[in-house]
Amino acid sequence: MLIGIIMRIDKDRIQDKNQKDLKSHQESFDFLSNRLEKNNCNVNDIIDKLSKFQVAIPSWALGAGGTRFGRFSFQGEPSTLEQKIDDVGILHALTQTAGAISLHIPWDVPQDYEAIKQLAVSHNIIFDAVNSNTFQDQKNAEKSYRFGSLSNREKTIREQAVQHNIDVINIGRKLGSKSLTVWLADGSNFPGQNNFQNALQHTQDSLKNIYGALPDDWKMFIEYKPYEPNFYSTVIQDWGTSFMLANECGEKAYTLVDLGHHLPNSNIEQIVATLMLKGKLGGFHFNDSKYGDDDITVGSIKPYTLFLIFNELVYGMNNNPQNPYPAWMIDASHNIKDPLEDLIQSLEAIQEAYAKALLIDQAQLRAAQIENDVVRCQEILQNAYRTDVRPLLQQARLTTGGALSPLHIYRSLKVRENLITARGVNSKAVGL
Ligand SMILES: [Mn+2]
Repeated sequence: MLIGIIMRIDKDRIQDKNQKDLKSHQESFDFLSNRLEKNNCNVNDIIDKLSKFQVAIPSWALGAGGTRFGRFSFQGEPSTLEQKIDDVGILHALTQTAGAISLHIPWDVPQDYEAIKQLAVSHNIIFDAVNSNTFQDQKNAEKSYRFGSLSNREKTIREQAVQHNIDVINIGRKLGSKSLTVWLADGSNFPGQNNFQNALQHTQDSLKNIYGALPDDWKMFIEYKPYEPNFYSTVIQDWGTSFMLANECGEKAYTLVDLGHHLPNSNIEQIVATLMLKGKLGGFHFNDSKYGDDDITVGSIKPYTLFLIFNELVYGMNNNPQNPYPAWMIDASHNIKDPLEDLIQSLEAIQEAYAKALLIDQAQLRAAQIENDVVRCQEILQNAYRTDVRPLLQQARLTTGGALSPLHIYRSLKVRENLITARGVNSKAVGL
């Protein structure tokens, strides 16, 4: 018997709900695909690419996120790993885009590995990167990470942090994960607190020790972030530091780009292009922000920037065989929205930016660049951006058994109400 499942949205129910909008969708899709085909777009190819594009959902995104000032829980949050997998199952059933879950250790250590794997299979989702956690002290921890983990001056503390990462790899192996993500919060809050060179050297040595325990068919993703929780310096502060450390570790180590982990106005699309040229863009975290690491709904503030980033991702996927296919994940928190509705909006925004990037005529863009026709370059990008591609997204979902309108069906099936009934008003996501 399967454990955990309290709510499952089967394909018949979704198809049934799709009927109402089918005719108007068909009209919009026919109109758009005719127009695109006239412009030499291969619509079937785009639909195929959209159908295959899968984004992992992290276990920590399924409850309401908090700030350092507090957290307001959302009703019916998943309080166990089983329930988190069920929630991703709901998202995947509706969108057919969320076919993976990313676990955070120690919050998500399975009790019964076989049962957990079976539950994920039943939802048609796989286990994406496993994430370690040395940004806080765990229960019964011998040593404290108050002054750093992998970078700490004290060898025994570094060893504890390295061992934790190795434990995470071993948990991931049992679930079928193929990658470890390391985000290091280490740094300093005040000038003079740390010796920069020593902290970096220790971090490099620690990462190499973790890398040594990585199975042959695994990847290690090194995430960077300029500030927070430390406000003066962060050891792995930018893509260059991450790239350097990945190179030091070896060919299975890669840089991970998180959209929120840049100082304001950084040219993230150029960072993406640089890393893909060098074959080192391994992981990618989606979110949106206005000021810093705001972690808000993808595409809610800067959809055009997201499109420009996708332009580089598409270019890299087509032209850089030296770069592996990146691991996609949403890394956002949801302070006031229903987390599942927020994730549906994020998935839609990601697919929209991807579809628009696929519309860019790369040959024409190249020709305009060679002629230094700057105006035309902009026109080519913006013609693609201004196209309403939503019928393409809907068609992709239709062909894979998803919902024409995931959000509408989520609400009409009263998913949240059902989750609250099953789990209770006060059910809280663990770990956040
Ligand atoms: Mn991230």
